[in-house]
Amino acid sequence: MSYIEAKEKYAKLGVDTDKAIETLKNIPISVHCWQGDDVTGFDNREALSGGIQTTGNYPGKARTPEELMADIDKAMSLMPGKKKLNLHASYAIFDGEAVGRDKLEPKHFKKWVQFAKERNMGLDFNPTFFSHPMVKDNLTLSSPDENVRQYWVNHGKACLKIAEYFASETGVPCVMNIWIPDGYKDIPADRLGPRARFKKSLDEILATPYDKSKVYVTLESKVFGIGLESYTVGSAEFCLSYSDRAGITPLMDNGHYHPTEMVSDKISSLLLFNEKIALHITRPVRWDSDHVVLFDDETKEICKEIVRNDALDRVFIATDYFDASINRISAWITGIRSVQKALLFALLQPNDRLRELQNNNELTELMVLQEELKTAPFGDVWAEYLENEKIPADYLSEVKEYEKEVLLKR
Ligand code: RNT
Ligand code: ZN
Repeated sequence: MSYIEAKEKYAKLGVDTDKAIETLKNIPISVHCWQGDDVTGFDNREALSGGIQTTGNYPGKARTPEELMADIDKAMSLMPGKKKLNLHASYAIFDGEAVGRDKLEPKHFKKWVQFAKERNMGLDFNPTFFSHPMVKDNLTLSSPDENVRQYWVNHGKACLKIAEYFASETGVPCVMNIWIPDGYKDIPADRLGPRARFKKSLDEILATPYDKSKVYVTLESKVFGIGLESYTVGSAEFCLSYSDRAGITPLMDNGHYHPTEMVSDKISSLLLFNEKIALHITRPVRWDSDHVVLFDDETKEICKEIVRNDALDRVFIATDYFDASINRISAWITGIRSVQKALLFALLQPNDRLRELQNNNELTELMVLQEELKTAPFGDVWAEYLENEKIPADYLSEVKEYEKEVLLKR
């Protein structure tokens, strides 16, 4: 089917495909830098800790800032649409003397800012509370060791300054996400203490003055991590309550809930109580495995919730996954394109009509129409979008070529 035919078919369903394509173009996706090097970073190259894990040994992982930047360029050249780059503090680039995470400064990210500016791209940021010798007994901001806790508070404060620098330099607001791995493998005796210390630490970090129109601080909750199965300090209740009280933005990662709990069902509630919300889109397989995002049911449902609730400018959309078992560039492109496909799929729903059917309790008709939409000529509209954006539909051949020429020579 050609785009013209697809357009007519959608028009009969009450959907304007041109408008959908136009909207999709301008939805920014924050692309996580850590897919390129299995979350290693450059500041100390400690083994990955914090209860998260990359598995696989595919050749060609980026080992230096230059390699990672080249890989990001390659990957982004095959992703349509508007992008931001999402960095972790562990990706600091030291020219000369290295400093601790508590002493990081904007200058350690100068090269990233230059990289982003040259590409007309905003930057997002994350303090890195894992893979570091100052993580003591799996605790950071909730540590009972005042020295450790203070170190990480200082890290958080340093990161706020860096986030502000990103926003000022790029002219695009920066989302700074706080996630800590803190927790216990086995049943704790005191659940309140660590949470009270986490709360105090966050208060201390956020006491740093920062420009709220430039930096959006988000807080990411979690249910459990590997080796931290029994207790997670930054649970859903903690993080939602804290965000609400502190006036910061809650972040939901769809790998961070019990397997039958769906983030798609949570979005509407959070939208009712927050001006902005943030998402880490990932693919959990039985646990927070961070598989590559696919064009699957939950990704579609998440994007439908953003689009049909008219919240495209209220939701910070970021990806968060890390697969080391396949070509990392392809993993990047597949995941970002999947989110964009899901957004397009959502933009191609006759949402007013569907809502009306629900409100009229015409549930038979609703089911039939929703099923029909699944086989509507979506692929042709996606192909048209790629063509408009001058991005090849086939990315695998280019990725394979890059693998041969660049990745396999590392
Ligand atoms: C971990 C969280 C967190 C990290 C990244 C690297 O479970 O999802 O967002 O994946 O910050
Ligand atoms: Zn996440």
